[in-house]
Amino acid sequence: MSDFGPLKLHVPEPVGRPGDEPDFSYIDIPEAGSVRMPAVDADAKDMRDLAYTMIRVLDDNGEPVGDWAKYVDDEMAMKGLRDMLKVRAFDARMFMSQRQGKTSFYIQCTGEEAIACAHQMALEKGDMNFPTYRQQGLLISQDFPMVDMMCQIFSNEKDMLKGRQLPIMYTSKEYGFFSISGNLGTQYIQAVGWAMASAIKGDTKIASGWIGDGSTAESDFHASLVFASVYKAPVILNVVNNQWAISSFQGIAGGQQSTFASRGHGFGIPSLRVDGNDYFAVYAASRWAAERARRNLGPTLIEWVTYRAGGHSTSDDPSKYRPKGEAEAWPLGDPVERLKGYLVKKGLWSDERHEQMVAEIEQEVLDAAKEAESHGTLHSGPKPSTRDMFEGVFKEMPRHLREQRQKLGV
Ligand SMILES: Cc1ncc(C[n+]2csc(CCOP(=O)(O)OP(=O)(O)O)c2C)c(N)n1
Repeated sequence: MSDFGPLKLHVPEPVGRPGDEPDFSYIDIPEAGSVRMPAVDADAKDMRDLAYTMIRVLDDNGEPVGDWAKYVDDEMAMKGLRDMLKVRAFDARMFMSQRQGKTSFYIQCTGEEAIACAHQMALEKGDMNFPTYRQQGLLISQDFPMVDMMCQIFSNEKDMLKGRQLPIMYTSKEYGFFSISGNLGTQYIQAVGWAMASAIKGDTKIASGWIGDGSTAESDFHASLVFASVYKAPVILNVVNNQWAISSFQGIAGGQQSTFASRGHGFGIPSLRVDGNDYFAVYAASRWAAERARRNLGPTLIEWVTYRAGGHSTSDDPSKYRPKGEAEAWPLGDPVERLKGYLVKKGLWSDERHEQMVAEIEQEVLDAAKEAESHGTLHSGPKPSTRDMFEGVFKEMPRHLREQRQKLGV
């Protein structure tokens, strides 16, 4: 007989389910400004604490405080506000287009707008992002034409991918936006490889890889950290912890045992944990990591703490698995409201001007949607040519594909 009782499998459960009150007591939130900024060439071992706390710049009164507030800039704040509002309006319009049957699918990033928008500001032309499907802000903050994004979403005659990809899987080499793939995590290791190539060539460009909390459970995440660390690849390793992976809460991906930022330390990678709803904190941490990479000091892992305010996608209904009102109860607030609060407090902005800007942006998005729709939508108007279906499989079209195309008579 065993001296021990029967074993029991531990299966993490979220704090709340539908019908429960939202409860975020599991998240410790330090005061804004309380976390130090280490020197950019500091050793990973001398900043372990930064993986277990949270870098925050904007306090509850909309004041930027502490070491990480050194990059606060009013012009950037105005741009940030506009960019985030654009992303939000774009998401709302495309969500509606899906409900109207104009596209088969859409993914919003509501509540997470600050992360991609502010991060992009820390990058330079020629740097390459390896995004997931939830970083549309990387494109929108660079004024990538919204019409082109919409044409891809509608799979119409002007679709940049000629109808070959699921909506929202954009690509743009020119804007440093690597082609999105449906297979979670694959882009993370590719980001590291791209960064290694930049170093091998003696280039000055850096890469930025993106992954969600759920996808850190993929083995590609772990392989990425090994390669990034061993070769000191000039890469920023972003983990967007929005608390949910469809219906799985972050605890099931390992978030209950430790922070996602702390994963970096097992690999000797400097790691920061940052308030992802604080535009200034996102920018400052991104700048810090970008500078490390550019100075050839190697990778930085950053966990962005945020909350997925909307459903996972247009195919998802979060009321089936999480408490109602969680987004409103999220203790780090809304990124748009927080940045707006800063500008209002400084006397640079007002509710009236804000409303006016929202209306202008909605009109801009509506105009773009009308133009995109004139090139076709899912079930009406012009489509990409069926002939194009056979292009791009290989560099040169092999005989068997030419034969298949012939059989189709296109
Ligand atoms: C290899 C792989 N496994 C599963 C899926 C299905 N899938 C698509 S999104 C998703 C959840 C990802 O969650 P997370 O990484 O937290 O990112 P988030 O959607 O929250 O931004 C899953 C399981 C997939 N696309 N690829």
